[in-house]
Amino acid sequence: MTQLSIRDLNPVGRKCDNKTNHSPHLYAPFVYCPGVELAPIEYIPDLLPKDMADEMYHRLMNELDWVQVEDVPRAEYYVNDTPVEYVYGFGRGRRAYQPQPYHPVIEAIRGIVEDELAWGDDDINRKYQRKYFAYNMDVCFLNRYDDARKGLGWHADDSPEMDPLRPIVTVSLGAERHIQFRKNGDKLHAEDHVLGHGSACIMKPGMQLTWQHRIPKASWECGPRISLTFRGYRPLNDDND
Ligand SMILES: O=C(O)CCC(=O)C(=O)O
Repeated sequence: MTQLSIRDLNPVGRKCDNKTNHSPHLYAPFVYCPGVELAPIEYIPDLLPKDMADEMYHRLMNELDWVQVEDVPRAEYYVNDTPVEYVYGFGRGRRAYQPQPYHPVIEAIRGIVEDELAWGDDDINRKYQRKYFAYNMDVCFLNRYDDARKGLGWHADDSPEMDPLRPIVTVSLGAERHIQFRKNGDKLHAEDHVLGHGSACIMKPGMQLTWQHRIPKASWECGPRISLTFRGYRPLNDDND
């Protein structure tokens, strides 16, 4: 598995390829501004080998009972090892999620993600230390973006049930889309990266407290994309709280 920082990629523009769903802006838009803090992320372009990613994409597309809520531009699916409703937001933005049954593909990807978080691709880690201190992922939100017009606005995954000491990992299947990061309070700079088919983007522990992210609408035509966002869960009524 190749591990590279997304920032190591050369800015080479590329034409949109409708067959492979590649972004026309691959690697191009992110321009480093000296003095601007970089988002604490790690990008793994090939967490899932292509054949495996293809099969997982088709199975999730066809076998999951996706939940479509009115006014939400995405189809969604929520799983949690702790079978409790999860409520997010206030007022008109309030949303309640009922945990759905796990699907074997979600379980399989969770295992691969947890292995990556625990040990990475490094034999030294495997022998001596964990890559991330806490790595079990008990919650997964799936989003299905059916076309270029579907996106997800600026937000942080900072609700109190989501453990800030664990990373949050988004795994991408299908069309390439961009993710953007901005530091709280900074509306001038957004860091922009491409999320490829089979990739994982790890948002490091604590990041949700000071950074926001979004999936902007695409400016080119593209097919569907599925994301699986894995998180750590800590029940609010936990005796330790
Ligand atoms: O689609 C993605 O990669 C991001 C999803 C996300 O930000 C979320 O579920 O909170």
